[in-house]
Amino acid sequence: PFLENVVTHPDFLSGNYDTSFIDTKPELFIFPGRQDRGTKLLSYIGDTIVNGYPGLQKTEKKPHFDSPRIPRTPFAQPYPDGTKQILDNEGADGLVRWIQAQKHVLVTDTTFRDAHQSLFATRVRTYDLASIAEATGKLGSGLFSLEMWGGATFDTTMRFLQESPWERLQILRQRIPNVLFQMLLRGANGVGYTNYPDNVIHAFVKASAENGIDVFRIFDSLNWLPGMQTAIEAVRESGKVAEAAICYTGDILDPTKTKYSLAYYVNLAKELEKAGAHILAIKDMAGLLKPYAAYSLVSALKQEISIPIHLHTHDTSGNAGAMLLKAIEAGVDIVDACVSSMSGLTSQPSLNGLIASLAHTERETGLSLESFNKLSDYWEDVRPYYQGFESGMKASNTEVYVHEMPGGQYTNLEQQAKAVGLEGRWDEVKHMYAVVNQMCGDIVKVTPSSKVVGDMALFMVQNNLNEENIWEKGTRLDFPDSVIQFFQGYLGQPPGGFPKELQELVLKGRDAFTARPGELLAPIDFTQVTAELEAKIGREPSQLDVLSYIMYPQVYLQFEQRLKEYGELSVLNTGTFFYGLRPGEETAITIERGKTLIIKLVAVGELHPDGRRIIYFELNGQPREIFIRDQS
Ligand code: 3PY
Ligand code: ZN
Repeated sequence: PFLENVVTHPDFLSGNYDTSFIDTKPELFIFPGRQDRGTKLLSYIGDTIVNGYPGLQKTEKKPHFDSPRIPRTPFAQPYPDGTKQILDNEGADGLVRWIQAQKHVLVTDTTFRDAHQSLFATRVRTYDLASIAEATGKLGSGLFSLEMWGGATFDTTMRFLQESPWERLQILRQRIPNVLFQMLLRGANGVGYTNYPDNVIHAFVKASAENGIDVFRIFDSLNWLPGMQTAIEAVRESGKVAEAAICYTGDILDPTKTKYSLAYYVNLAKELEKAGAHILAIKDMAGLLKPYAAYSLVSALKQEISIPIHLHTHDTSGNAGAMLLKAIEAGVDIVDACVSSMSGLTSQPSLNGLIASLAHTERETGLSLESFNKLSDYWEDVRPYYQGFESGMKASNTEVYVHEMPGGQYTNLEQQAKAVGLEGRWDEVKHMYAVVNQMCGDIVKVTPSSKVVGDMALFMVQNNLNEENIWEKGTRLDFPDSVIQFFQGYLGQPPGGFPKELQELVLKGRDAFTARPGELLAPIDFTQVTAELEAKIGREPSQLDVLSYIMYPQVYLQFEQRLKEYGELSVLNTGTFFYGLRPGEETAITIERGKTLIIKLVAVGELHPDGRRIIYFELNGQPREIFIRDQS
């Protein structure tokens, strides 16, 4: 929802105006850039009250939220030293030696990234992360790492939350100086959905490292080694930790599923070790790794490679807790989990549960259950803000072994399906997802290859296509861009290659290639892109702005435009950001240190014949009226 001004007015756009236009519509000539911060915030809040937040069901009345319980930690006391100090003092190799000397299992807490990516489409705001950051650093100082950046967060912070991903990283780094920060990097796809030139990957990794990332989990969405090599190199150059992943799909214990066998994974792991990985990740993005398969896989890898092993999973089936125990018995070094109130279902298994189940054993975590219960209480209180983004899934479900959809994609694809009018057809979409996977030759499904499968599944359901009629009907249809690019080779090469017939049907004569896309893409000329961006946004961009723009040009420009219009929205509390204010409700907003605005909603005016409403506020005790177009 944009604030209206003259250049967006329908009469102006259609040329249907004369000189009286200025006199009759003076408010259209108030430009965002000239507004003060208070007015900009009122515009945003007013718009949210009238039109709701995109993607959230508009409620008649703002729901009531309790203030989240922030654990009382001894704030005056310093942060206990943690793994961050080990890396900073001893380097990546020193950290690896330290990991190998540990008896107990080490734990990564994914609450700040994958847990909310998987439960509510990556919508957690920096505001809610920053509020619990200090307590997390102090109560969780014994963690191996916090996964808190990368994956879908880069896109969603700008696209939906109107905040800067880089600022999030900087704020959290400042408040958590003692635990390693970990991000998910999609190999040559960076934090985007398609391959970038090598020099972009190098620049992105360098900037991420400089701004606070320590451990980079690098994967390729087709398990294609060349797609990971540049990123591994870049991370090693930055002095940080390169954790390279094998993405797990299929079932190594099922004799009918031969494409992704134990030997396949062991071989890939060896290649990654040779390519320079400090740590090997087993990335079980959909939660397909079953307990006894985990035991076999980890045991075999422990025999065959000498770098530490870090296991990541999702609890969609309900089997993840059992799976972690079997992997721990087999000697896995590090596992991913998240605080219990954010765990389970498509998210990670419960960290609190893990602490309890290993207590008084040789491999106990060394973490305090009491501390993590406090952190979990906080998230329990925060979760209701985001309820509108949760999936309808109420319990674990073993259908994931059939559709194989990554936990991080589940809520996103469900939202996407609704957005294209497939509400009520979610079961069909999930079924089609499995069908499309087989049509594509049974591929690894993780961002962005999972997006290709998801886009294609939506496209098939929308167009009433199926495995049989696609060969005839498909000749007259343009397939989604992501599907075309996939079959051209822009995401790299899947094991066993592409199915030729489908490739031809999709490409319709377009070129396909097997080279590494990064070799074909011309390096980005940063000076030129910086100038281009400066011309577009009317100010000198920082290097980080330029990187955001390269990753997501349209999303970044929209972010910048809305920043001009509304100012910094990250200062709003989450209830106000998503739902505005209730009549009579007052909120205090700290816009900078020592500067607070008190905003009160007095009343929402009647709908005017011109489609607008006046919203009556008080700003620091002074009455203020804001015009908002009612889109309903
Ligand atoms: C991502 O790439 O965002 C993922 O979480 C993949 O599992
Ligand atoms: Zn995941």
